[in-house]
Amino acid sequence: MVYSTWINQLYSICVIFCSFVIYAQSDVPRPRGVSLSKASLYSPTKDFTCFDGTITIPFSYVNDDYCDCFDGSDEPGTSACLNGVFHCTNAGHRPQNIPSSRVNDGVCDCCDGTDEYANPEICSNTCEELGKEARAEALRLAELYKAGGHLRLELIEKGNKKRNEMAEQLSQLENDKTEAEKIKAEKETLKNDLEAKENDALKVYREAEELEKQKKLEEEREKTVKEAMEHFERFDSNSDGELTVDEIKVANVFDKNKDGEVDEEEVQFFFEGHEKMDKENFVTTTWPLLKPLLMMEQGMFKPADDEEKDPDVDGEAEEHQADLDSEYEGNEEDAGDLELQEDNEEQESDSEHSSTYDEETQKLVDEATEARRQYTDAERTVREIESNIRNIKQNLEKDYGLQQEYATLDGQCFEYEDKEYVYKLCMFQKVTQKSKNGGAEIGLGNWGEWAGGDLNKYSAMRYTNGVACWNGPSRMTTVNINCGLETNILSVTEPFRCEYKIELSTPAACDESSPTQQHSSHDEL
Ligand code: MAN
Repeated sequence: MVYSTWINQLYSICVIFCSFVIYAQSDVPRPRGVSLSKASLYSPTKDFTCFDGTITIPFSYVNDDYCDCFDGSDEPGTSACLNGVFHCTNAGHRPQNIPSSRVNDGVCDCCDGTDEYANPEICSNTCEELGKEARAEALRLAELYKAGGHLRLELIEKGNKKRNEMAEQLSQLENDKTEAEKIKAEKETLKNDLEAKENDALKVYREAEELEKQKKLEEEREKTVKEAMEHFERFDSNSDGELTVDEIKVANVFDKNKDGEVDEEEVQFFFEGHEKMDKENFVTTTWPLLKPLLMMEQGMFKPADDEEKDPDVDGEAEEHQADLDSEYEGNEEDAGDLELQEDNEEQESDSEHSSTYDEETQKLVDEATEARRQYTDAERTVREIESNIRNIKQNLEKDYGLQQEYATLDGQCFEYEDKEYVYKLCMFQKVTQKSKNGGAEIGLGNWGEWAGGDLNKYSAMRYTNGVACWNGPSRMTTVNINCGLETNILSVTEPFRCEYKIELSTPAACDESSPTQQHSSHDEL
């Protein structure tokens, strides 16, 4: 207990004593932990005003191991203020500011060891050594940036050339588009004219076809009525022109379920609630229900049977097949008619139709067909030009760096292999990953934006919206860009699941005036 009190006292005396020593490792004397640039704010002949201007205290309170200022500025050399800043000069290496809470905490933060002045023996001064390494690194970087800088200039030149070419291409395409639209409009007019003539000429044919159709329908109807009447008369046993329930009860054909009698349900089915049927109602109501039964009896009709359908045919064909099935099978003449009708329909939709038109009409049809073809071509040309314009505009809008240094890299792809995967980065396009054990390529992101932050926007790229991670978000990749003499992927890692990091070197990043480079060279002493 006594021993520890003695130690504490000694420590306090040392802190107070040592902290009041104006230390002068460089020419300008200043309190411990104060940087050269702030030395003038600590004058031993004047009272000290906290940096935030709130309090003025006697100079003797500076570094007295008691925190007076809210901003911690009175205790740069002790750990008394939680928000204080301790400056180490680190002669021979980079000066450093550390939180003053780290002063005398038993850990060497400054390479000159000044942050541990209470126990100077725990830290050795490593600044010379570190400074040497740092200077060598700075020299290496300076040389790299110098050599890379030349390559960068070439990239800038090529990038600007590429952009100018794209701009020229764009204006050429805009002209082409105007021209192509003109041609399209001409072709459309021509097509409309020729189609009008074609229509006039085909009108005669269409009318004739319509007439023919009507005639067929009428014949069909007459045939149906005739057939229905023949049956009506057969069932109308008292020939009074009306069919009663009693009359149909004795006709076997109305026994739908073939149970030996025509019951109420069957009467209801054929009479649809009527007591009796006159001829007209019979034709429209009863006959359509009766006819299929009669045909079945005669073996001429087979209801639609799923099993007979070709399982390969598509829905439309199936429907068509079902339609055909519900027609009169076994009646070869009718089936033949159907086939013919089908063929005719096909021919009607066929623009050639050659055999049926007279020479002059055929000529008009051919001319209109050719005009349609030419119009479609002209339309396609306009669409293609528009798509090219869109692509070029998209590229022109891309940010290829302040001096277009990244423009020539657009679309260039770089690969990197690790033990498991082959990664591919296609600049300004996408990043992919392919397992070496096979399987499909997985998208790790599409070009999104520059993501280097305020210091140097162009020091990182972000590729987003890759393939969704199982049970997680979409994959995305950040590409960190550093100066190098070649454009190359140095490493690919996945620091978080489905978030990838690519380290890329490229001469495009060798900008000596870039804030990142300035930062590192200014840091060294
Ligand atoms: C694949 C790869 C990996 C990723 C996992 C996530 O195996 O894309 O990079 O971590 O899927 O399930």
